[in-house]
Parts: sequence; structure tokens; C-alpha cells
Amino acid sequence: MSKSLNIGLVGYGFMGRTHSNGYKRANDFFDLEYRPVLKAVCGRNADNAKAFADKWQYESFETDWKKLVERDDIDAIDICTPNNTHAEIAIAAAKAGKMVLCEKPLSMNTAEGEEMVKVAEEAGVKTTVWYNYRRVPAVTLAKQLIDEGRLGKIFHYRANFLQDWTINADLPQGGAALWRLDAAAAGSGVTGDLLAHCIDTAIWLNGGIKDVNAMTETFIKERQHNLTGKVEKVSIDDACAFLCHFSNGSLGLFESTRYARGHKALYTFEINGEHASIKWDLHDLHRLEYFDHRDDSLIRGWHDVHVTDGDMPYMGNWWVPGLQIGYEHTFVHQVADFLKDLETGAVTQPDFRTALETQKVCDAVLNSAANRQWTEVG
Ligand code: SOE
Repeated sequence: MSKSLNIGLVGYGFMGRTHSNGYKRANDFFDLEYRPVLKAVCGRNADNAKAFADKWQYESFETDWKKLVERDDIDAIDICTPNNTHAEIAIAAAKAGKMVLCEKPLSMNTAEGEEMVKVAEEAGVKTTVWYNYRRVPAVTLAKQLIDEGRLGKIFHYRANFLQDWTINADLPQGGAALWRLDAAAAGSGVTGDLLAHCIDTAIWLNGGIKDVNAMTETFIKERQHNLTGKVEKVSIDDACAFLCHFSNGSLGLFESTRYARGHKALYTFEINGEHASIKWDLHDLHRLEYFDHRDDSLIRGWHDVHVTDGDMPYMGNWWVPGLQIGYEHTFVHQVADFLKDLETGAVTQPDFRTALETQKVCDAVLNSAANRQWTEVG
């Protein structure tokens, strides 16, 4: 007989769907003591909240997240709303003794994030932030290879996250689908939305970041605002690039933009070590490229590892070797890990404290760009 974990989901956009799918699928593929129960979804528009509840089989819906947080039949609050609401909801949920699963980035800025960490730790509630790309099997395999020391001393870490969906100057900012362009709702542009993913993965794979030197650009300076109907200044960063030093002595180079025509979600990283290098590309997410200088020189070259064998991370729970999985599975994996950790008492990474490190790097990046100088993290 499994134990229930009653979920209260706040927000039902793109992320609400990815998380809901994770809750529904995890127990089908992983052996877990806990089973998520989709108790309630919350959104301000009653018709939309009800439609989402019906479609995804949530037992009920709410239109006020405060009511959801107060409900005795909810164990965990999952926050899928715009970034400017994360702190308030997470803090209220933690104070009410609920576990909190928060969509990335943790917060609008470091100060808010610190408060979230403080309240959650004082309340002793379990937390996690959905930096889902850690749980692509090929990325988890990269972590395994690095931790085994196969790369040796690491010299370089390079990451990109490239998109092209905001090039049109007529695209408005603000409101349901376009809050990512509105600094008041998002906090920042590509730094918090896309580079945050790259930074989370980088810290996980290669350790802490000491200092950064960044530049940002806002290519379209004004856009119609969906909430006010007026043409307003755009205050988010459309593009950002930064250099950094990692604590292990390696050098980092990161770039993100929503103006790279032809690229939709091209997240790539490459790590160069003394003995070996690794490359990964979200558009080919089930493959890990690996080069090992210690190979026999006659066959030395880049290996294209198809990460589908049963002994590779997560893959033993899916199909048979050679058959790959995709983007949505990263959320299934995060749910499965969260539930397994609940069973064993382990911390699910990244928790709020770990995700705060990414927030600190994002803040340092934005400050560095504003001040045009090298900036210490934290
Ligand atoms: C933005 O377009 C976005 O949806 C991000 O918000 C997600 O975090 C990223 O995984 C894909 O791109």
C-alpha cells in the first residue's frame, strides 16, 4: 500500500503541464513508496483552473493560492507561477508546514532567495527547485564521469542557451504568455530564464563560481505592454554573455540570447579536462560526446555515446537499450527522485539552499553588466 503525497499546484501554464505529467508518470516507471495525488490546481481564472483540473484529473481547483496553502489535505505546494510570486507563495507554504517544489529560478533576486531559504529551513520543510536539465540521463552521466575523475583537472567550461522567439519588435510584453519579457514579473531576461539553467548545471558539474565579467543587451527598447495597453520600456536583458572563474581554477564562458535566429532551445555545454572532454546538446539530448586522450591513438576520437543502456542513469526504468526518452522525462525523474528522497530522508537537489547559489551568480552577472566590471559572487 503506497503512501500519498497530496499535491497543490499553483499555476497551469507550460510548467504546470510538465510537472503534472511528472506526477502522473513517476510511479508507473519507478518503484516508490510515495505516490503523488493531484489534489488541487490553483489559478486566478476559475474557468481555466477548472478546465485544467478536468483535463489533468486534479480532484479540485482553487482561485486563491492562500486558500490552497491553508488546506489540510495538501502536503506539498508546487509553484509554477511567474517569478515575482515565488517568494510570497513559497514562504507562506513553508510557514504552513508544506513541502515546496518551486519552478526555476528560485526568486527575483538573492535577497528574496535568502528569505525563502531561511523560512524553509526554520520550518524544516523539504524543498526543491525544478532545474530539470540535471536529470537528462546524458547530463547525469556527464556528472558521473566527472566525479569518477575521468576528465582529470578541468580547464574550461563553456555553455550556451540560444533562442530566437523575441526578435519580432511587435511582440508585446507582459500578461499570461509573455511575462518573461516583463522585468516586473520575471526579474531579468535571459539571465534568470536561460542562463540560470546553464549556471545550475555548471555548479553541479564543475563546482562553485567565484567571480564574473558580463555584458547584457536589450535589443528592442520598447514594447506594447499587455496589462497597461501602453508602449513601455523593456527592462529585461535580451542577451547576456559572461566570463567567470570557477573555484577549481577553470575558466567559464557562457552565452544566452533570444535573438539567435534559427535556434529554438539550443542548450549546449562543453567541458575540457586534462585527459578528456565532454560535449552535450539539448537538441540531441540522449547523446553524450566524449573524447579521451588516453585512448589508443589509432582509434582516438570523439565517442558518440547513445545514453540508452540499462546501466546508464535513469534508463533502466524505461524501455530497452537503443530506445530513447526526451524532455518530459526530466520532470518525471525529478518527481521520482523527490519521492525516493522523501522515503530515505535524503535532500533532493537542488534544494532552496543550493538553488540560491545560482541566484547569487545571476545577480553578480547582472551587476557586472550594469557596472562594466569584474564582480565577486555573493
Ligand atoms: C523559455 O522559453 C523557456 O521555456 C524557459 O523558461 C525554460 O526554463 C527552458 O527550459 C525552456 O525555455
